[in-house]
Amino acid sequence: MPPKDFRDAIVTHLTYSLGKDPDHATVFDWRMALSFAVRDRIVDAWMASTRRTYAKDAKRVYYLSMEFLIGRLLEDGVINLGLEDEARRALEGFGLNFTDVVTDEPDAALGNGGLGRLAACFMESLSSLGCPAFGYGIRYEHGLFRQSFENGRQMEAPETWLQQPHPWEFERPEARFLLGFGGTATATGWTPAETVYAEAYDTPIVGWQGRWANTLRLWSGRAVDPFNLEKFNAGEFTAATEGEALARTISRVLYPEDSTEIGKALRIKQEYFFSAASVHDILRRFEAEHADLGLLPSKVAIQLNDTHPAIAGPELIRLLHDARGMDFDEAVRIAQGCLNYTNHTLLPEALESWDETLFGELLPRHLQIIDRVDAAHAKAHPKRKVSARGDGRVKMGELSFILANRVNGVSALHTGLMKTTVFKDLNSLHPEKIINETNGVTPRRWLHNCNPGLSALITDTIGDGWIGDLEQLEILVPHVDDAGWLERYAAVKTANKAALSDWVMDAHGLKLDPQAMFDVQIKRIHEYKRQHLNILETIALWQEMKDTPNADWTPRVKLFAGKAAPGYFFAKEIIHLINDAAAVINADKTTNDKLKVAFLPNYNVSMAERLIPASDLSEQISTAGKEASGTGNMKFALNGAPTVGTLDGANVEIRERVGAENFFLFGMTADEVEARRAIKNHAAKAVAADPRLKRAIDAVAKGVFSPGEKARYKGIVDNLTGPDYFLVTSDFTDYWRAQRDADAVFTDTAAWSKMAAMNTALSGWFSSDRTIRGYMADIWGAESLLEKDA
Ligand code: 26V
Repeated sequence: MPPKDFRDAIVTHLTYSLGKDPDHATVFDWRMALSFAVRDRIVDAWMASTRRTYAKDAKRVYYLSMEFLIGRLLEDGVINLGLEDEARRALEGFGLNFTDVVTDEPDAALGNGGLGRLAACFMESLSSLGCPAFGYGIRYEHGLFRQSFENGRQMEAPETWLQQPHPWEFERPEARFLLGFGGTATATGWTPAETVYAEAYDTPIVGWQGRWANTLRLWSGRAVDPFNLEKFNAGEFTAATEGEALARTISRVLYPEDSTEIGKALRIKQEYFFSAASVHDILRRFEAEHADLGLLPSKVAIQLNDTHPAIAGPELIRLLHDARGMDFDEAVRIAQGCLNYTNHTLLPEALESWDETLFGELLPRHLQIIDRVDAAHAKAHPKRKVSARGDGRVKMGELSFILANRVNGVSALHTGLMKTTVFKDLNSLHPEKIINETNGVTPRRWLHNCNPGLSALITDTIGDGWIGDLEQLEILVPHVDDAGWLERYAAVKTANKAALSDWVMDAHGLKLDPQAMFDVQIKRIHEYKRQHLNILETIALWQEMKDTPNADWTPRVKLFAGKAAPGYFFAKEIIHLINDAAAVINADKTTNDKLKVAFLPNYNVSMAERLIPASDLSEQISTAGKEASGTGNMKFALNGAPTVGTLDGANVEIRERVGAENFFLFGMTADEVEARRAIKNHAAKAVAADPRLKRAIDAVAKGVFSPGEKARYKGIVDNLTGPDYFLVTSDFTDYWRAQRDADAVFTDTAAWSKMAAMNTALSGWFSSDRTIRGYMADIWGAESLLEKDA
């Protein structure tokens, strides 16, 4: 496209879509104008994709997810369409800086963490691969809360991404479905007591090079009777709009819990709301083109992202049986032909189950259907009793498993553990159902866009084919032995670290030394992820630096970021401890030039894009067997930050690919963890065996970091020296050893750069393109509709 055309498009939108004169436009106005100009191009690709899917009568993939952690869309759109140079030049012509404009966009934080971000990466890869697909979710008015610290404690405030107009979505008032709750069920139907509309908002998601675009369809709650004139005329102004307020409550806010199952009525309503609306929409689209419902499994693949959309199964059966008169067993078979389920956690406290009374009150007909499905399953497999019902609860994992054609885990280790733990019995009945699809991340956002310096070096070295085919990074391997090339690689990291240091100074007033090792742990705060192991090691390191300040220490910057669920007390205490320890350590003149600690507030996707390219060391230190996969671990490896980590989740596969010599392994294996936990007083023994660990814990216990309130961390100390379920103390000694190994390599700049570059060169397999190809072939039976010659 000639540059002038794109420039004109921006000005046209500024003038006619925003009603602004270029002389008086704000950064916001320019950002909206640029977004609309980019969106126009995306829409062209989008319509072409839709037409092609219809013309080919292709099988469509439906990805149902309670969360899509998208972040910003503008820069992604610009770069995927190849419009970056034009956009930069156009904005510069108006005296604006491209980065200022694209970073004006608020993050769409419609997710908690890994599960939601995976869904967003998958949407991008589905489009990049030309797989006809829809994402279905909820258009939360408020995404994940905004985090701040007050005296080191986490504070939560509502997030307001929709306060400004959102340029990427199209409201579809014509795409609405009436959904029911409560009421009474009979053997053939359901009379709900309450109804609400689900209304669609569509966002086009464009793939690499703009060759394909799919739809992310998010549902919003609307009242059936939004305005009561009678009440209004009687002067009851608030009551007059009560119906609308209530209906909107359903899509008002994302639940911030990702650690414990919450069992709230509104949560189950949200789950039914978006799952049912999506199933209605899927059937409507199918029936517009096909008369024979028996064809459904050959035209429709539905992926349940965890159990949150599990109710889509019973809803599909209800629509086929109750509403369309299909035989019940046939309806179940059809549903099983379409549905698949991904499990993302083995933590028992995060596995969803619903109280049957609450469930039956809200979805009485669905409860009957589940019982009938369950009874049929029990009858077919009389030897082993596995049920989606029991102890007065509806178990969503079992339900999803029984109604799925394929069930998958998200890393090799996790999938293996699924077979031997949560789904042991079901797996023995259906040994072919469980398969593995190791997670991946989109290389466009997580390398090409967030790390332009490294992207340019790679492209300069091997051409740009890697952006759409990440395993080409392997071609870099021989260059790693070229000292000149390696220096260029290291220079990119140094520049990224300098840029991050400037930002940390500007935004948080903390001075970092870009020469120091940037050691980074960014993720949700959870006991199993063991941020407290990291801070204990930091404290021990500080103590030792104080002992011998003139020894040859490798300078470190310890960076933390992440949110704790508002109700997760222990996780909030960990945040508080890190902040308290940071205050004391950063104020210590004797160690100041060697050790700095910072907890950056309000972690989100955009912050990850800033931090990861500037990281030297990636902290992936969960208790083995607990992290299903991790995806941050892949982003760090790609961007040249070797891992210090346990044999957990996808760490195992990362180490296999980048090589054991390029990975700082420590800690017990999943099997060893189980054995260790069975030993009486394991924590007391571990503490007694390591004076360094004992001294660090003692400092916390004595109030070194909380002088005003010496017993502040009694909870953490008692846990660590008592039950220590996550084996922080047992893994400490080996973690310390691995950290010192990292120190030693870091002092040899060439050796470290080589290790970092090998991580980049050998982690191409962790592209979500590879993951999605796996789902397409092994689970969905879906095909790419990209024109091969393009
Ligand atoms: C859990 C729950 C529990 C019930 C209440 C609502 C709720 C909402 C979210 C979650 C999230 C837990 C599952 C999750 O995020 N798992 C993560 O999935 C990533 C993608 O597969 C994976 O990389 C992480 O290891 C895994 O922890």
